[in-house]
Order: sequence, then C-alpha cells, then structure tokens
Amino acid sequence: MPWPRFVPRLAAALVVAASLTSCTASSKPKPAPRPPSQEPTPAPTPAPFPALVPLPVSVRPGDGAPFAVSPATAIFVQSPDPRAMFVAEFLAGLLTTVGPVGPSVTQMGASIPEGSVVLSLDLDPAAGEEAYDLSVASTGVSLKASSPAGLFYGVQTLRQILPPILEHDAARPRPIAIPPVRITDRPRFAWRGAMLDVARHFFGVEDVKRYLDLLALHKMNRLHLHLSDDQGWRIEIKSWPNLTAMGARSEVGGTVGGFYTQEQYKEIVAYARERFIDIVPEIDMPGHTNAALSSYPELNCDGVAPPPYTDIKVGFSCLCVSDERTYGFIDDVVREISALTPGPFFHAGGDEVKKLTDADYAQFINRVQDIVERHGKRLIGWDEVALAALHPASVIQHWRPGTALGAAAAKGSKLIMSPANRAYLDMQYDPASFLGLFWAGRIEVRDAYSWDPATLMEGVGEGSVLGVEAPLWTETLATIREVESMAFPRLAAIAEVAWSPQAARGWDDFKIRLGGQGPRWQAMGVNFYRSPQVPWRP
Ligand code: IFG
Repeated sequence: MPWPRFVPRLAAALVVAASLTSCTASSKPKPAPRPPSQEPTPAPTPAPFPALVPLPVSVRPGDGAPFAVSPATAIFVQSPDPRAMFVAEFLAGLLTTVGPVGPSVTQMGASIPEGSVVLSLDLDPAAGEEAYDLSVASTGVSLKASSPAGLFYGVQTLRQILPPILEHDAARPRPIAIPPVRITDRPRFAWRGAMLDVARHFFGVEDVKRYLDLLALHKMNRLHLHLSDDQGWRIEIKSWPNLTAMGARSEVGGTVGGFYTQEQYKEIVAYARERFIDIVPEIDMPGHTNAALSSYPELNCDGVAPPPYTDIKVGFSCLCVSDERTYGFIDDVVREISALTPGPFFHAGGDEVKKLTDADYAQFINRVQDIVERHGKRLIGWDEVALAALHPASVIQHWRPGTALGAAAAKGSKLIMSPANRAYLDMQYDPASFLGLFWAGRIEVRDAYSWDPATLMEGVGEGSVLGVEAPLWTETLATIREVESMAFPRLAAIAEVAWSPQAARGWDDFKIRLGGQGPRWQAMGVNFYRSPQVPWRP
C-alpha cells in the first residue's frame, strides 16, 4: 500500500488523536447532537512529555503544533567541523522516514528554508563545553552547542523524544511528529564513565562497539577497558609478543580467550571518539598479572613462569618490582598503548596487591607514574595508589567502600567515584540473581541511583570529584547479552548520577522516566533486567 503523502496536519491529527481522553458515561441527559460545524474541537491534552534519561537541567514543553518530519525535511549543520557533520549524519540516520534515504544534510548552508533542522556551534561557551540548547517548534528545530560533543548530546536527547520504533533499522514509521519543547542542558560531571573487564572474559570488537552505542545513548563519555589480569592479556604489544601469543589463549573457566590487535584497538578508539567517548586503557599492575608472568619467565623474581590461570581468586600474583627488567617491560607496554590512545589517561591498576610492603608498593607506583607521564599521559589508579606520592595530575579511582581519601583530595588529587556497593555492575541485583558476585552487597536499581558522588566521602567534595564510573567485572559474564542484563537498567541510573543536577534528582520521578526507556531498549534489542522496582512502559 503506497504510504500517504505526508502532510503536517496529519501529524497534528496524530497528536490530537493520541491525546483524546475517552468520554465517560454520565447520569446527565445527553445533549442533542449539534450540527458538525459547531462540534467543538477537543483541546489536545499533551501526552506526558517523553521520558528523558539522564534528566536535563531544564525542560519546557512548548505549545502549538509539533514539528513534522517529512521526506522534505533538511538538516543544516552551520559549522565546518567534521565532528559536527558526524552528529548531523547521526541524526539523519535516526530521522529516516521513507525507505533507506534520510533527510538531506548540508554543511554551511547558505539559505535555510523554514521547517529545517539546524545544528550550530554558536552557543555561548560560558554555558559549558558539553552544553546544548534544543528548541523544537512547528517551524523548525534548532540545536545549538559550544562544541560538537554538545551537539551530540542534544541529538541523544532529541532521540529520546522520537518514537522508540525509530531504533528499529527495518521499521520506519511515517510520519514523525516531534512535540514542541525548549531544553537547555549541561552535565554536572566531566567524567561519565563505564568500565568493561575484557580480561576475565574476552569481548570482541563488535561487542565493545555495542557497549559504546549504549553508553552514547546515555551521554556517557569514558569507556575504561580493563585489558589485562591474571586470566588474560588482551592487547597486542609488538615488543612483547608472548603477552598475546601465550597470555591471551584462555579466560575464566578455560574457554578460548582472545585479544585485540593494535589495528583492532585503534578501530575501537576511533568508533568511541566519533561518539565523543574517550577510551581509557588499563594495564593492571603490579598485581593481577599472572597472564604476563606466565608469558615471560624473566618477569618473575624466581625466573619461573607460572601456569596460565583460569579461576577467579585475586591477590596472588605480582610483578618482580625489584628487577629493572620489569620497568623496561612496563615502559614498552605504556609506550605502545599510549601511542594508540588519543585520550589523556593511562590506568595502571594498582589494586589488590598482597605480596608487597606498603613502602615497596608506593615506590613501584611512583616509578610507574613517572613512566606514564614520560609517555604523555596522566596516571589513574585504583584507590590503593593513594599510598604513593601522587602528582596532582594523577587520578584516584575510588572503589572500596569505607576508604578514606579526604587527605589525598586535600593534597589536590582528583577522584573518580566507583563505590563497589553502588556502582559495581557485576554485583547481583538480589539473592535470586544467578549472574554476578555479591561481595560488596546486592545492588538494585534504586541503590545504584540514590547517592551523591560529592557527599559520599568525608573531605571529598564537588571540586575533588572528576565524576563517576560504573565498572563491570566479568568473572561470571561470558556474553554481551549477559553484560547487558547486568548493565541495564543500572547503567542508566549511573548516567543520571553523573549528568543531572543533584537537587533535581529523585527516585520517584526517575523510576517513571526509567520505565519509559523500556520500549526504546526493547526496540534496540537490549537484554535489560526488568527490575520489579521500575514501572516498565510496555
Ligand atoms: N575487585 C577487583 C576486580 C574484580 C572485582 C569483582 C577491583 C579494583 C573485585 N579489583 O575491583 O579485579 O575481581 O567484583
């Protein structure tokens, strides 16, 4: 059946039809039917405004007719920046209304007809680097930002206003009507991150890209890849080939592991950067190193390489910190990975070291800090690194509930907050869960949502907090669908903790908006946990 030629009034009719309330029978006699010309047009009661997560700073629904997207709709991006063009193309892909051809996209258009979508970078920079200003009216859509990243986040918000069915590649509705609204927004924290442990179980490039897509939808901008541990070394190091030739052969449970060639790692980095996400590589040291130690005898103090390890204990492995060859190894690894990583950070791990004195541990971290900085990166470490003489540029990632880091903050260290009893997505939801662990306690969605990173820890206020990150350790997770079932819906909660103003956040409102994400996640095929705490919209 040929689709009806799309006309704006059809969109208006759709909105009105969708909002008509059904008349209820009343005891009063029915008034005599009036001639059609006098039938009052029912005032359209606006449907509840689409559910937005994370909550923007300001959302003011407009009045008047919606913006009607049609095959004639054109997108203009009034900046020569190629990254702004990527955002426009990304939006065009979402707004495809007729077959495989989406709206036209013009960069630096000379004349812009009414009824267009206009992206521009002329928002006052004082609004914030990742801020955006979105205005939808029947006459057109305007999205302003002070950086391409801001444009991208404005498009993610617009995406959540669009019908979820648009996420289906195959089905495209006709027509699309976008309700009028004015949204001004900016993130609370600069670091809005997730960590994926690809060492315990290996996840290939396509799985990582899938995870990046889901992070991008929620305005998150950091993906920390845990690239090495006792069970596996997951990135090619050309100067130490056995790290992957031997150290990547297995994973937890003894199944086949895997690794990223440097070309594949660059592919992940590029895909992430297009979506304004920095990849943060982690080589965990001096502990969590059995995969490296089993690949090179000379990295072991006794010169004997231990066997590969496929169980899930921690703390038993340690590089030989008293042997200079270890620092040559670390220098090669940091050099090669840093050269492939445009982002400013290198994560050196530092967690769960049971084989060293505090003094030897601190001395080791101090040397690694120098190596990382020599290769142009800023060190990040799990919160044990606070024992070392950290430079102000180095970042502490808080993970152990109860750790006191106020003194480090007072000395100028910045923190990423990843409290294991709030943000560890490998923690089970409840005792009925069969995936995940529970050493830090069980975390339901409300637990992941109801905390403030700036008041969590004594002496660590807003100014000391770079932001929030949700680690997902994969001892018990072997597939991306299992990862999704642990990550969602809690990652959306963490995304709001990281983005939205604390004073505007509340569980009773959030759970409704979170429930509203269900249809979109279903359209995207996300294997999300239907938490009983959330009123999931069908
Ligand atoms: N702690 C270990 C991880 C992982 C985790 C599982 C950190 C920093 C427990 N270290 O979290 O390697 O085993 O929940």
